[in-house]
Amino acid sequence: MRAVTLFFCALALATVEGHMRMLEPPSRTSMWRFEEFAYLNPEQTATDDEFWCANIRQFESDERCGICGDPVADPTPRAAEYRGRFWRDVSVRTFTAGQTIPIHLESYAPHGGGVEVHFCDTVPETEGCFRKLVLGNGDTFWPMRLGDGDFDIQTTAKLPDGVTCEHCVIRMHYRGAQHWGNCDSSRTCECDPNSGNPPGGMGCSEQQTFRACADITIR
Ligand SMILES: [Cu+2]
Repeated sequence: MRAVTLFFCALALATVEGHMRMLEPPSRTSMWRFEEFAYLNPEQTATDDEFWCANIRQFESDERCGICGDPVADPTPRAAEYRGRFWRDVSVRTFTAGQTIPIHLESYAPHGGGVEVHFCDTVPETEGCFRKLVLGNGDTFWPMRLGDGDFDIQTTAKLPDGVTCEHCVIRMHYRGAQHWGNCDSSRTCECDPNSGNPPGGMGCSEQQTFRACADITIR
């Protein structure tokens, strides 16, 4: 009986801790899960779904996060960044300009909000270099319903026409919406104007945010 109880506690913990990882293209921090990259001796981390700005909740536009989700206070290059501890000198996928590429994201925590996929055509990747890609739903934002179960997101992203690069970066940017905050212009903000002064709502202001970066080539 005790063993059973322990088992379920462990399961519950895993569920609480799981957030979001990028499996396609394989991110620097998830590369170790792929046999094809074993020769690079990638660093392993079971919390590749928790590159979450050291859990500093982010405004919709916010620079208190490492470019690839590391703690912003870490010295650069941070672990998940170009030439950081997880980075390997490899392009995990090669595409052609303008191609519609597969995107596979995995989450075990229903935090609502939504995901964006960003693209930078050079390394080292910089915040200003990233642009949003159009996803399989025709939008640059993939909404996630708060309270839904596990997410296995299989979609696509459209690379820019005419852009080639030996070293470019795809980034997952997932910002949840399960916290109450002061109303702001966040896309996820469900402002209740009668909730107080200042008014607040779910998904407003600061929210847990997760990132992952993958190295690709476009020919
Ligand atoms: Cu969380």
